[in-house]
Amino acid sequence: MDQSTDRRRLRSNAAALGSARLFAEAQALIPGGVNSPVRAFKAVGGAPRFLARGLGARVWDVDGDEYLDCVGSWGPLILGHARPEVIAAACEAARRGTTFGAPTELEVELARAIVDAVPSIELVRLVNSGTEAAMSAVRLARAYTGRTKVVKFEGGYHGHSDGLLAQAGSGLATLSLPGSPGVPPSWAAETLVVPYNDAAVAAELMRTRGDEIACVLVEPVAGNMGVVAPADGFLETLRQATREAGALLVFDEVITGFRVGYGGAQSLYRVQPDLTVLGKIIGGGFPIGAFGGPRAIMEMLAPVGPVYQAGTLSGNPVACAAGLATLRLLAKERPYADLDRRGEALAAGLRQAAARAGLPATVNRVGSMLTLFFQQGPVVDHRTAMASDVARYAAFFQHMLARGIYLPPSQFEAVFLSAAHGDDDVARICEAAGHALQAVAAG
Ligand code: KE4
Repeated sequence: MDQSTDRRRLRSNAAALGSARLFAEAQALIPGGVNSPVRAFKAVGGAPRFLARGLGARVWDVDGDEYLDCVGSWGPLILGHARPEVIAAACEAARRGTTFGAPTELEVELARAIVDAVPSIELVRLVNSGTEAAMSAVRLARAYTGRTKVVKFEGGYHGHSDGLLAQAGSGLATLSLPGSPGVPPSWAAETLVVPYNDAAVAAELMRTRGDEIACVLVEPVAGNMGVVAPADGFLETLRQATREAGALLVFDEVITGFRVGYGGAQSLYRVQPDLTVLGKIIGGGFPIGAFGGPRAIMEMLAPVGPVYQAGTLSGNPVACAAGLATLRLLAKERPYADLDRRGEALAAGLRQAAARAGLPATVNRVGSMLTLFFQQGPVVDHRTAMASDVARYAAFFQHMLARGIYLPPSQFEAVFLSAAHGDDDVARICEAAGHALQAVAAG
């Protein structure tokens, strides 16, 4: 056993005590003890670590155990935890009042930064979560086109609004089924689900049923089945097929917006959607979402147009201050080349470690978001992603946690590196993975 685990393993038991105690208390007060299901560690086992503090690339749990953070709150923290300039901006805004329910200058400045950065956005509406942004974008697309059907992709996640919690039915693009109890079948039936990266199926659907379809909603880089990059031509095909059918193309860039480049995936892949959904990074760690597009579409929204959408805390000045500080730092520092280089170093290190351990593994990566799938691969869509060995992932997760590396507690999520992760941090993650994968292989 490498020395790094002795102390931690002892501490990790101790650490579990603190987290386990809190988890027990939490479960008596909050469903499943968490406010979002993936945090409960159900896919990897054990009690979730209750985190107490974060700084840069690191987090500490309630017992003071330190971890290199590879989750980054599921994407928002591209600059790392508690970046001083972001904290200062949020504190300064909060000292002037946390919310007014009235327009403020900060939301104008954040809107300007988004419009300047994202090519397809002329007007943007700020909301409070990615779920709210995606839900609202779909309502707007339905109003603009006068159609009701929405196309989404297997393995795509766009928040938990009823209509978007739909899963593929028996056949491709046939009657979708509710993705959760509580979603009326009639609502799920308005959503057509097709395989990600299958341009032919999507194009055929648009040819045959395009006149029913309000929009095609897609993660331009999938992050919710694990990371899956768009196949060559996939996004271009969706763009052409939606245009020909008179349907809107909606890019869900909640993860990829300002993550895979300052202009998001639409700039990286040079495909312009009609509407863009944003979240995470644009709030700098505070609750936020946004959706935007051409004036002709966006001005259908109240109070200009008839499409109703609203929110008490939409455009919240503290969230806008943190988001604006984040975007301004990204614009000034342009960390993307470093993020890409370190992302590739991590991917290569994980591939080498898996090969040394004799474990079938494939790593998908776009910039600083990546997933190690426990299977030979390739992983190109939901069906192939689901063939991964989730038990091995769970074992890998626990071995890495014991070595002070905090990975996403699910095979089907993304590792996120931040600008605060240095070369030495990447090397440490790779070194820990070498030991962890040997331990997984040894069973
Ligand atoms: P929120 O409502 O969680 O802010 O955003 C929903 C959403 C929309 N679109 C995409 C592409 C997303 O990835 C998300 C949320 N992402 C998940 C993690 N994959 C959030 C983590 C969680 O649910 O706790």
